Amino acid sequence: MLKFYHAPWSRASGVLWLLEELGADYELVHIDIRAEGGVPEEYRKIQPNKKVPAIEHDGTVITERAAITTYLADAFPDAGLAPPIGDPMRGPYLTTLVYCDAVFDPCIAGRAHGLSYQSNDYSFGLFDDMVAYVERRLIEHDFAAGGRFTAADIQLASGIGYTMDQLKKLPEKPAFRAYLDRAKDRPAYRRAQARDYELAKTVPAWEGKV
Ligand SMILES: N[C@@H](CCC(=O)N[C@@H](CS)C(=O)NCC(=O)O)C(=O)O
Repeated sequence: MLKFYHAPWSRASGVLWLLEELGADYELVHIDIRAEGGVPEEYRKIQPNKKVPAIEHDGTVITERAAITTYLADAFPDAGLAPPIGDPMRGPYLTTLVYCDAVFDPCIAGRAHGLSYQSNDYSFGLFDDMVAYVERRLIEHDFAAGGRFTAADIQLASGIGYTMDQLKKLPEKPAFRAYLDRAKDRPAYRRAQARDYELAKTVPAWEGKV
């Protein structure tokens, strides 16, 4: 049994996309992270910070997007979204997947909140170094881990799409735009988007905005 704790249009939306890619049979549990009064305390048993995403698979809870993505892509090998151990793409795959949460996301958050710092002040380093690295990788390779789409692309494309197009903190770059077009041109992405849209319509905080 696979339960997926989700809120529409959030960091959990990438996991929704991944579940659709994997063809997994899952039960979606909506956690209203924008609810008046906040998320019920009860949910802390699943996610220690009361955030989404989280999954529960055969009785085991997994939290943190990078861990969830790694876990699920390995658990459904037939989908071919996780280069297996021994595959030369495994290293770049894991690197990019973790980089998204450990470096990309906090660099963007720091920029969005006007954080001023030196590279060695924080483990995630400088915003400009992050942008240059991601751009260079996407000029050198079509996808996050190399020449083909993997689960790491779900993390990276979700991050680039949101921060460049909605948040407008990631600079517009031809390599980012071309990559988004490549990565998101997939039926599973469109299914996930449609499901998020329907769910967002039920969220009081999105009323009048959907
Ligand atoms: N480190 C977590 C971060 C997840 C996260 O930031 N989730 C946001 C949604 S975008 C959330 O649940 N926010 C609700 C809150 O903080 O109350 C992960 O990568 O899974």
